[in-house]
Amino acid sequence: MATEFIDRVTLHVSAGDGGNGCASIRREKFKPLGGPDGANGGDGGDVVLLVDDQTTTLLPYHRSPHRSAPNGGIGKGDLRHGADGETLVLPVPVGTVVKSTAGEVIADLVEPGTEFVAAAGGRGGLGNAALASTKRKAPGFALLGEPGETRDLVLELKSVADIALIGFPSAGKSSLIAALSAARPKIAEYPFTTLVPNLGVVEAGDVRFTVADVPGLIPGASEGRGLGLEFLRHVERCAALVHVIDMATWEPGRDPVSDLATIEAELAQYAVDIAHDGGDLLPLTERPTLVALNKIDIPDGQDLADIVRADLEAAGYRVFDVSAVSHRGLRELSFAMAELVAAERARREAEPAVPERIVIRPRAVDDAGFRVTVEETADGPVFRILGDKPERWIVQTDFANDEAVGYLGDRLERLGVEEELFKAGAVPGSTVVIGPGAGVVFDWDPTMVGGAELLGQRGTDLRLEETGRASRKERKAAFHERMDAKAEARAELEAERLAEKRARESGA
Ligand SMILES: Nc1nc2c(ncn2[C@@H]2O[C@H](COP(=O)(O)OP(=O)(O)OP(=O)(O)O)[C@@H](O)[C@H]2O)c(=O)[nH]1
Ligand SMILES: [Mg+2]
Repeated sequence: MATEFIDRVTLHVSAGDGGNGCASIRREKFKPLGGPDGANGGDGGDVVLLVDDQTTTLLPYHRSPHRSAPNGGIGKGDLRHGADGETLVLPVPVGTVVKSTAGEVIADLVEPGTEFVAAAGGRGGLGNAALASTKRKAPGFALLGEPGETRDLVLELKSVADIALIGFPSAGKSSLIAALSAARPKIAEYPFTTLVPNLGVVEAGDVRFTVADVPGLIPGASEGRGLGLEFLRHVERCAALVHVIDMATWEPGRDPVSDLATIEAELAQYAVDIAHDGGDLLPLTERPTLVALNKIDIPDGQDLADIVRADLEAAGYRVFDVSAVSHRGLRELSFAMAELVAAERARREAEPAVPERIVIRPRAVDDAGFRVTVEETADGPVFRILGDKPERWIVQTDFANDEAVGYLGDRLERLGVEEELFKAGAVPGSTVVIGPGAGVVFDWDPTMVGGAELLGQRGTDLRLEETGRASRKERKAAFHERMDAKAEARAELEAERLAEKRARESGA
């Protein structure tokens, strides 16, 4: 029943996390330290919407709106790579529109086979084998896998019909689609019999086309009266409209000409919404339109049709007298509909071929670079680094491993982050944040990135006394050198003091 008709759902998708890379050293019988053999983590699985013409409903996503793809496996020693998480494919009907929860259109899925990456899996982290270089022969660290994307998306189903029948409730729209096609919708004399759109296939001459019968509209539908304009999303893609006008209504204040004007006014209101969606669709009021004066089998009906025809034609409409009951005029009407459909199809074919829709993958602002912005705070300026790469590198870094932090420092420096920070006015000790929001905060130490502290992990002090491009061994040597230098200085001072003392003593 109506409650089972779902044409709008909010879907929560989460892609798989990338597996962590592995830091491992090969062990051989006579070569205990045989070089790094830690493998890469696998990529997390993507969540993909696939346009599928066998799928007709969004109901499964209404029932279970949380969908997630598996994580990538972790890398292991002996170069055993983590397995990639499998892609989770979610079939959606032709005519599904993907929007953000804020209502912004992200993708319009009309072509069967089109794939839309709803959430991208996180990349697996590199193992220490892949991180080894001539400079860093046996890295004692690996990169962490990146988390998969999570997103809330609104899916809306918009039927794809060639022609839509619109009009007041009880005008006979459902009766007409039943008379024209094999569709068998519910027909009754009370208003709002049709609660969900019906589709029917009509053949006229050698043209085959689909017709949509949507719930009736009433004045104020654009403000939500009756069933509102909600179902007009099902006529958005129609090439043409047929106004079905009741020639047998006795309601006060209604006559065919004002009925048509009322419906047009509601459509005009809907046009605003279409424009808001940013689509390239023609407003409904500008589509080719036919008028069907229905129920002329009733004696008064034919008389009324004769009276109003001139006015409607003067307003520019092509008018057809029809009866869904006696089938009078249906042939003429269906051939006129076919003409409009054929014209629209010819127009579309003449247009340069619409390329197969490709995967639309939301990307960070600048894939290659980064930018530095300065934010003034009570504690002085904060230098913020935003960019796909630096933000990703942060996620990949195991801050408990100073070698890994040193590697991060290298990467940032090579990207030119240090230079840009200088240009932006950063001085040693300045607060530097990588990423949006709380991000990852550093006390900046120009020749190296050090003192990293992950916000939100207070209590676990991740401050590092020293990092840099040097390997652990080099840093150890440097440390000893410094210690030796200090010892030397101390010895010198001591010697001076002694000499002074002696001089004083001998002077006294
Ligand atoms: N005499 C006569 N009655 C008709 C004709 N077409 C429809 N009706 C009657 O009008 C009433 C409403 O018909 P529906 O086809 O349900 O009207 P609708 O436009 O789909 O109405 P909603 O779904 O409520 O918007 C029913 O009682 C039909 O039998 C017609 O050509 N002649
Ligand atoms: Mg109906």
